[in-house]
Amino acid sequence: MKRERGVALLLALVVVALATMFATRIGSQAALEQRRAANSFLQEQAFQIALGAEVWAQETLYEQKQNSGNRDSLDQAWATPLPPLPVQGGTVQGSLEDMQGRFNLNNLVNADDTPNELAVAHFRRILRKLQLEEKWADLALDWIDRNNNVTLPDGAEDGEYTAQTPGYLAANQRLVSASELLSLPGFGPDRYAKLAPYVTALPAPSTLNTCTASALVLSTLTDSMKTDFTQDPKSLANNRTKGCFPLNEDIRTMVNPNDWNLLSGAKNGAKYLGENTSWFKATVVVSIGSAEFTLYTLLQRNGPAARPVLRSFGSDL
Ligand SMILES: [Ca+2]
Repeated sequence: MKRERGVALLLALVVVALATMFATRIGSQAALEQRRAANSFLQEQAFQIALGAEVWAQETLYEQKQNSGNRDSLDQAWATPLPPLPVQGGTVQGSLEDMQGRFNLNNLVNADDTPNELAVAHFRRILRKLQLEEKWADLALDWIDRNNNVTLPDGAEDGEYTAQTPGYLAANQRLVSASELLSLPGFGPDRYAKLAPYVTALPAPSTLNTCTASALVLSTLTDSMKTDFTQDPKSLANNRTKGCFPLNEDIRTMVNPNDWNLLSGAKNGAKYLGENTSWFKATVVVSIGSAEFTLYTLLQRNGPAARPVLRSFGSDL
């Protein structure tokens, strides 16, 4: 009798223990689900706010085009970042960058699949100025051009890439993102981090906007360039508070006549420089509660209207 009671008590204890474990599990699962739902609600809310800010960017560009005509320069309203503004439960901030102020990697190859000598030489000088090896210019060129002919001395095509482990093929098409440079064997994240602020991969050939180009990109334009803007970036910034600087005409005075003929398009009909842009990047950061959300949008301006052509969440374009 005593023994039976003992067994019954033990059973009861086991049942209680199991029930407790089960209840705890249900409780923590419910809490987890609740948290997941709340997070996904916050993410959704942040996403909608980011899209709203993207529309703000489009409107800013539209108004600028209506009001200030043909030049796109850093004294204009679009170039001033939007400070953190309160939204329900958090903040949103945004900024616009002229992507034609960067070196467009896709310019390395002409429409007829030949190398764009001016752009290739410019890219070599950018690499040199950053203390990176010039060989990456040939490698990038072959990665982008449609043909399978290795560019001498440093290029590589499928033969090189299929020999990697695991093997792969050259893209042989325009870059979608500058980060595709990381596909070149040995390029690596350190070189990319150095180069990334100065380059972009636009979906079409583009001129370089001298009103917005960085000191480094301007100073490496040609071998004959007399002005090294990197020596005095403050003065470059000061000159830009009143309007476009340097104008294309200013560059003419800084390079030799032969180089100017190339840059101005007088020699081959293709202008390398400009004072306006069709491509902007909008960066929007939304913070709500524990959720932070960054949206990068490539905007293409056609006439006064700018429309999104590429979006990236969390990682830069
Ligand atoms: Ca190729």
